[in-house]
Amino acid sequence: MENSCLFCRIVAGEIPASIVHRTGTTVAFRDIDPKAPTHVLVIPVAHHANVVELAADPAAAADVLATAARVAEIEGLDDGFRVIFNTGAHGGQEVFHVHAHVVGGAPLGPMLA
Ligand code: IU
Repeated sequence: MENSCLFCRIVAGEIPASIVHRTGTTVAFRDIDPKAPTHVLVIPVAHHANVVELAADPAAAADVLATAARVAEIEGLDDGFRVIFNTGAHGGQEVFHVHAHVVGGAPLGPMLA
């Protein structure tokens, strides 16, 4: 838990979020500014800054992916969806607690802008 980290504070329940699913190691909540009909963020409970750090914790990485798949099931994204890890400045990362964007619910086109 990092007190200065917004997503750590969502995990701790200190900041409200619309929780979609929670496991012992992950939390999934709706993005506050959705870019698609379904736009859910999946985060590990443990603080990792980005997907490179997450990759060094294979169990946490697997849990994040499993939760992303479960969110797609819960949200009924049977026609497909996208999982995105924005990373670093060129990737457009704004929050430095790693999060998988699970987006879907409509055709997304060749790339998400
Ligand atoms: P990014 O991959 O770091 O660029 O995405 C951060 C996302 O976090 C972005 O889509 C925001 O809308 C979202 N978000 C949120 O859901 N709740 C918040 O309080 C804040 C950002 I700040």
